[in-house]
Amino acid sequence: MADDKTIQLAINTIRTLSMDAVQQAKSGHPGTPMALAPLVYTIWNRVMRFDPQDPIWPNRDRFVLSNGHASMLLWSVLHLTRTQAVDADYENLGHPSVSLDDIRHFRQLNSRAPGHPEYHWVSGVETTTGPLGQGVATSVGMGIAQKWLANRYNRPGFEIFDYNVYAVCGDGCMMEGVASEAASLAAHLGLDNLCWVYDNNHITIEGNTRIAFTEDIAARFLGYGWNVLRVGDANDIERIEHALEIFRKTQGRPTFIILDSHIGYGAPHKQDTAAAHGEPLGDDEIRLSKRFYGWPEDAKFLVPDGVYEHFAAGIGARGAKARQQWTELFASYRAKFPELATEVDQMQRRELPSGWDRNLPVFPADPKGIAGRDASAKVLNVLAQNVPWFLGGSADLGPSNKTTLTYEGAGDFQAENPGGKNLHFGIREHAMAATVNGMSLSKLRAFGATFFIFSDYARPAIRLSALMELPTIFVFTHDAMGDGEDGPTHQPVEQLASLRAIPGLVTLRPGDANEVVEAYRYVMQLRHEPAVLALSRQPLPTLDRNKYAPASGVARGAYVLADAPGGSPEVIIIASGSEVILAIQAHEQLLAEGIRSRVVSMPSWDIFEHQAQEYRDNVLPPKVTARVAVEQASTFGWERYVGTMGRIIGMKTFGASAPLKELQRHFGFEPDHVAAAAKELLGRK
Ligand SMILES: Cc1ncc(C[n+]2csc(CCOP(=O)(O)OP(=O)(O)O)c2C)c(N)n1
Ligand SMILES: [Mg+2]
Repeated sequence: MADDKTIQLAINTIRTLSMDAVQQAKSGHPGTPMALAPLVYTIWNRVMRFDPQDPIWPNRDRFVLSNGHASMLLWSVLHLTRTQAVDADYENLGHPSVSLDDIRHFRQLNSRAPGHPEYHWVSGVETTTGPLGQGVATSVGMGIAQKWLANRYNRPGFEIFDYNVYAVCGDGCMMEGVASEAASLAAHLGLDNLCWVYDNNHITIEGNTRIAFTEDIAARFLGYGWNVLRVGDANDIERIEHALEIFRKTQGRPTFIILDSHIGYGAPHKQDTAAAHGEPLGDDEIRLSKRFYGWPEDAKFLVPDGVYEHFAAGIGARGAKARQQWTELFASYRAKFPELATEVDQMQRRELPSGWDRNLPVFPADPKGIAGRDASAKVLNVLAQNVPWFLGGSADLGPSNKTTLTYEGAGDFQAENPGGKNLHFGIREHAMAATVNGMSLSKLRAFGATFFIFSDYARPAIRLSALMELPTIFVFTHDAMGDGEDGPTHQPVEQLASLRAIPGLVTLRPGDANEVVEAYRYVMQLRHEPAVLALSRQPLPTLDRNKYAPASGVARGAYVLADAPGGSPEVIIIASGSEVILAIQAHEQLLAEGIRSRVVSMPSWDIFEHQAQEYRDNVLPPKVTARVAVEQASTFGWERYVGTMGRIIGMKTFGASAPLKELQRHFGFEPDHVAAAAKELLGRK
């Protein structure tokens, strides 16, 4: 056991690095790192099983800093533990993840100490945080993943997955609705591998929490069914350690530790004030704080002798031993259960098992056709059987989304059945999206489903999946006005445009059953991008692929589905989803009138944008400027494909409550209207 002096030195190093970095950057959040340094010290140096030499070791404990503004806590501790950097190919790069120089360049371009924790930018960050509430909600997905992995892969004597998930959060996280959704779900699922530590400092940006946040938070978490503990002094590391010990012994429910703290601890004029939250302390206050800590007042970015060694002797030694034991265990596991071990390997590398796409359906031509969501149901059931770690669920709309896995043995994921592949997220779209991100961060292939309109409720987490480059899958049905009578509250208009605007998110709106299959085939092979599938509620005719181009064109985002005889069209109709058949009908009319038209099915702008210019020019020849886009969604953005001369048949208002057929007539989604627009462009009325 190290002496108290070394422990204080280690804790104060976290504090002073944080203060110095914020001061140097002239921006950042010093107060919370100063207050929570003892907590982070205790979790990392005394409790967590995490090997700084290998920050992606599969059975490591997870640490989530949900109050991401306190990022200097993480940069300090990653630096002091000398956590190593790894790359996207999971190779150890042989240098530290966060150097002292990075900390000196806190919040500057290219520094591995950015403003908030960014997964995929800094090794050792388990999830991107900053939007308050996201981190804790994501941690629930990590907890679910551990339970599922343990159930599938552990064998007597082989506890391959037994890690815990620690999340630190503040008042902001606790006020955000997503945290409530996630906390409710976590307790329902009995996630006893999950521990949230709540920084109860009574301070947010506008001042004391008495102005806006006066609930009894202990009662709230007791109400959810959490194990609620309290540590009355954030500087008492023995008490903190004891509470964490109780967490590890608690079974059947997650643990919530309320930690009373003083923001800006040690700063004589700023402690316990909102001023300590989000601005540099100033040189004088820093000097006084350092004096309070017994620190050399003028030293900057100082790591005193013995501090690195102290972390090496704590988490370094414990983590290395734990990983080594695990590695040996896994070697004998591999000998005994080679197939399961291969699965673990593939999953860790985000590879698909061989035969992952066998038995994917091929839908015969059928004028009556099948709904996008029904085609999706068939595909999901095949994929879930081919890929053991593919699972997911809906926010209480399984029967409507058709996302329930119905094959024998699929099962429901519940506390008492952690091997189930059907998750029931309840009516908690936001937490669902964050949770599937957490599962995805844990290397499961996870999907979440709801109506397309309620993607709005999930959007912050969808955005983060793209920012994190996670292959999360969002299955959204009822993608347009197909739910007619439900009316404008349920009819998406701007959702497609807004999701298309998220960088790195692959949005797909397939036009018939075979395009649905190809969309999933494409999405499954993604390793670093999330995908949104927008699927129809109503049946769409299954196109005759002998007559029209094969649906494999989906993999290029857009493709020539039907063309003028011999090519060289004079007008192009571009459509996605349910409007593809409309485009085909208009096209046939135009052909009959001797007009050389082409239909381009464009299920995905994002994928199309990534094709070579030559391919794009083949599909949309620049010289053909007579172009009509048809889509039952906001017209916003279609100018980029139809140009200034083109026409967009889309939505400029909200929808309305009426049977679908009437809505189609009312809003102009009819073949005659599309054909007329094409003819008008050609000056042939
Ligand atoms: C969703 C969201 N809303 C607003 C913000 C802006 N913001 C950053 S920190 C903060 C106050 C957080 O208070 P608390 O969690 O108590 O943090 P403390 O100051 O105690 O560290 C706010 C409003 C944010 N990051 N995310
Ligand atoms: Mg606070």
